[in-house]
Amino acid sequence: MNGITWSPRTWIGLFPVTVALASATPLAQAQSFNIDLGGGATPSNSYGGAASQPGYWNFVGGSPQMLADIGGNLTGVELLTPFATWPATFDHPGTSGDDEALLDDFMTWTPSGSMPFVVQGLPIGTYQFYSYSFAPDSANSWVDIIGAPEGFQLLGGGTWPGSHQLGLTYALHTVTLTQPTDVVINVGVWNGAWGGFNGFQIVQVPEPATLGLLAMGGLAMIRRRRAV
Ligand SMILES: [Ca+2]
Repeated sequence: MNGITWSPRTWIGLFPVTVALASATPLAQAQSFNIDLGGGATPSNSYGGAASQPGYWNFVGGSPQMLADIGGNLTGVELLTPFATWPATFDHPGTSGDDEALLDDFMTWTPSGSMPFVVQGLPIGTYQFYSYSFAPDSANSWVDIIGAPEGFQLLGGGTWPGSHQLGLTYALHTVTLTQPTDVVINVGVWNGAWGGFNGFQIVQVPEPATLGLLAMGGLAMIRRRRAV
């Protein structure tokens, strides 16, 4: 129709395009977030947490709040903390530095029950949610994100193990949004314990289309090498 022949030369011609798309990752990262809840210190930008995602940490002590991405740029994404929660601090023995900044402050509520934290305005896509709830005196926390296949997850407590551990300091859920939808993170406690939620990290998972373009870029490189 338009006479394009998919020769190696065509692939080489596409190479700058694929490189340009591949280097556009800051756009993809624009919807990843680090959030510290509570009333104490906030982790430094070099802190990656359990998600190994360093960058800007939002400090949230109430509701609602617009969030900045890990690049520190304000976005249209908003976090709603439950009305019945308030910021608090507690000194975990053993934590220090950025771990302490994340885990020694939290949003709390009266004993038992559950609280919904809501993230609004996330673009369509797939995200990993790291939800932190770690208390030295309570092993009664749980996290459940509506629509996530992992479902209900119990979290531990007690002595700080020196690094983050899944099922102890944080829960991990996968959320896929096929249309603009609020993400509801239910956090709860049982057995008469006090509730406490330290924060979370939202990590955007690269879309298959993006991975396909990256693969095309790699293919173009291979073909170019062969053409030389
Ligand atoms: Ca501490």
